[in-house]
Amino acid sequence: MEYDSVEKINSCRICKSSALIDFLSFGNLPIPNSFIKKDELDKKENLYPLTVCFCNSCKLVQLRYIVNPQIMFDNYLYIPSSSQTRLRHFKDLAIKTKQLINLTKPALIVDIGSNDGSLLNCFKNLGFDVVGVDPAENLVRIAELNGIETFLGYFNTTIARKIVKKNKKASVITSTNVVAHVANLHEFLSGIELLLDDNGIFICQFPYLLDLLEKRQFDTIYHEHLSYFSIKPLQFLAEQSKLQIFNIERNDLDGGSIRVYWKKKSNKTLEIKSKKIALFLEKEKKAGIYDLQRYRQFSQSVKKLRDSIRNILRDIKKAKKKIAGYGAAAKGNILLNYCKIGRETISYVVDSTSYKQGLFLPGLHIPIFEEARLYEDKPDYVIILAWNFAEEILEKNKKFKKIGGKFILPIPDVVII
Ligand code: DWN
Repeated sequence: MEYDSVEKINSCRICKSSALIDFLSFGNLPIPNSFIKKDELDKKENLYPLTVCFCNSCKLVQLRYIVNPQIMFDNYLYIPSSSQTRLRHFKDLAIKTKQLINLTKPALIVDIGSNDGSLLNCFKNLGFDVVGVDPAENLVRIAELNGIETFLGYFNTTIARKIVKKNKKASVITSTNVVAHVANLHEFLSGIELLLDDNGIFICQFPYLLDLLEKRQFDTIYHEHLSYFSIKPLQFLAEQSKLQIFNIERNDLDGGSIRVYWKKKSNKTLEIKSKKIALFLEKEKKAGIYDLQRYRQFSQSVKKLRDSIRNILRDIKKAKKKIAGYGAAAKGNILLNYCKIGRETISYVVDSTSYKQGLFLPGLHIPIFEEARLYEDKPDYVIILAWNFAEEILEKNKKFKKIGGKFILPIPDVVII
């Protein structure tokens, strides 16, 4: 374990309170997107503590140990374009945003954590000027090749000023599945405030804590995700900034996400959906997510789910059946590593991402092949590790069931279909 690349926090990243209470520890696990090359299988892997805690003051759920982001994001293998569901979701977001504030060309759209430029491409196709920001050198190269101007780095006030100087202020700033990865949220919002036009909007989206708890999505807890947001702590964060939340939407991407709309406090042109926001807070309170007890319950239910996943896979192996995995997803690596399920149980994983094929899962060293392998090898069962795309995967693989194959869905309960 490389302690110098891990920082233990003793105060909440939103309210600075020291009232942080650990409620679930996964032990020391490999970074879930640190896939292994064949010739590196003998190399010692760095493991990092994965423990999640609850701030008893502002109620933010967050990681206790923070891994140096450069280890996780400077070279990044996750790309949104590996899923049609996500690409369709991006296209819908671009169209809805255009309608929402009656965007006129050539408004500037900035996407933070723009990855390979998939979302910005949707805005570009609608005729807008676009700029991306991403720390992954390998992805910025791809985005630039796709004609998407991208600033290399971790978004902050310095990058915000550079964009304004080189381009102009943004009418819209988007950030999907990024804000939960950010350690210094205050600096991040100060950058947003600098970059955003006075009448502009900031739209961020991430998995919703309420869904995570209700659907026992323990495998979305991993080193990349520093925060697990609910509305109450986000409101507290907004109060400390020059921005305010004016609308919130819930959607079913990634097992259940929230899309949060922010504007400058000085912008009086946009109506604040106060009733809607109050309903979210009421629902959260009713779900008990402002009380530590709810997290003790969650922790117990996760351990039960882990045991039932292990038991079902063990029984299938006892019956001399072959099991493969579907989707070399970060969440899948957490699930298998936490459940201590290795190559003795899962023969291989298939994945549509060309960058991941030929590599091995971190920690478990399970090989990754292209999806067609399922039809060459014909395993008896396939556990869908990318369960957030189960609909797309099942639709795409009807043939596998026709030839007698069975799918296993591990979350929110283990079911065989
Ligand atoms: O927040 C994050 C989410 C957005 O993406 C990042 N921290 C990291 C990453 O998490 P993930 O790896 O769990 O993401 P996905 O998009 O849920 O991973 C799905 C995996 O499944 C990809 O590797 C692609 C693969 N896949 C496939 O092989 N065939 C997906 C589909 C839909 C398919 O048909």
